[in-house]
Amino acid sequence: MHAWPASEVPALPGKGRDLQIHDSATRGTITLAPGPVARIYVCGITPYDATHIGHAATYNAFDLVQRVWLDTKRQVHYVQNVTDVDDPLLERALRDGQDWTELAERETALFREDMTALRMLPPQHYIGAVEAIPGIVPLVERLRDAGAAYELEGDVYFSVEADPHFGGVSHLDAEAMRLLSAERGGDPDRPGKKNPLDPMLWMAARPGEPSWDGGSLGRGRPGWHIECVAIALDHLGMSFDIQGGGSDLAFPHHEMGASHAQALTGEFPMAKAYVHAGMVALHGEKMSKSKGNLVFVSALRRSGVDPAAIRLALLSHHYRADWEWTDEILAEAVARLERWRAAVSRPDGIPADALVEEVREALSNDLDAPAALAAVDRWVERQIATDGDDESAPGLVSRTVDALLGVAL
Ligand code: 5CA
Ligand code: ZN
Repeated sequence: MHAWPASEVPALPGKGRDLQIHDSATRGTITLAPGPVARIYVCGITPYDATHIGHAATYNAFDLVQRVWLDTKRQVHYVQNVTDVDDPLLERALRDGQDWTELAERETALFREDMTALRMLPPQHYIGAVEAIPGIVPLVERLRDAGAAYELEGDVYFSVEADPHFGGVSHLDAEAMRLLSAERGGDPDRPGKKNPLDPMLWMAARPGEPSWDGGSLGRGRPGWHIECVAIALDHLGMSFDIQGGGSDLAFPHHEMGASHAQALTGEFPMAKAYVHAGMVALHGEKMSKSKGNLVFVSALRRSGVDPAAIRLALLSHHYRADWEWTDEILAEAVARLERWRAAVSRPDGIPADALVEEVREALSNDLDAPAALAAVDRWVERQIATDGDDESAPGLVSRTVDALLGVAL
């Protein structure tokens, strides 16, 4: 699949700091020091009801990761998937009497437009589940042949017992896992499973549903977790730097993915850091497609909101916090954008070299975007109150805000 156009990232003087980031697997903050090429996999959308503010907030976090790495003069190898066939997508298409491929294509196109408007850097490899099927089938066959998977009425399940590290990403107890499994695509109550938590790797063809040739697995379609493992291993290999997504992906999705990869390669975990963004709520409840309490990026754009203001609203919350979207948050972001633009549109100003370092420090410290905004706010206040004579300062501030925060002033 094609991704979306990249906005240019200005180079800043000097060099940024290595990223310290909270890792769910080790439950602590770790310093990532990738080689010349940093590798990141971010779980993409299931293309219906895209792009809501919760999605945008999560992708904003991982966009910041890349901007920090680029500022350390590294290249970034970024891979993202699109879950363009899965139960919830098919259910939505059926509910609305639409063709599921048209629904997926339309929503993916909208997502690309929203990502472009928000200046999110595109992945180098943007891969749909459907196009990944030829790579998924041999992995499932290998898992089955190694005894890490078993068949149940034509479907193939992964055996969580095959992974001695199982639980090492989310650190949940068995009861919590069972509840979340039922909530998030699993089928813990299906009779005949070895362990209620075992996730499906390959679902045999169902009447009226799309299916593909699965070689020795028979016709069917892939499970959700193996999709991301196959795409990540194909394009990044093992031990890449970050696997990212919202906190609702820690279990079962990232846990199961790490287990699949462990059973395939003997290594654990697949990513050096498992990074999870907090959940955005609306009216007191997590913004979610199933509840329908959604604010769409495209709707805000259509109503005339500057995408840079949406981005500033996202940045005003720490990525790990759970927070609630409100009109006030957007209004504050609009006002902040105006103040910042007024400050950098002056022909000269007060020196900004220290500001560049403050923004770098804030972001390298577990992506502390609110601290970065506060640093820019302080410069803006002084700039408006004082008559400076540094001609390069307004340009340097614009480039810093663009390069590190993805906001075009
Ligand atoms: N296709 C899978 C990942 S492989 C999926 O979870 N798709 S999704 O469309 O449901 O979500 C896309 C991303 O947005 C995920 O990282 C998810 O954790 C995140 N997300 C979904 N809802 C919210 C929310 N309310 N707040 C923050 N992030 C969210
Ligand atoms: Zn995923």
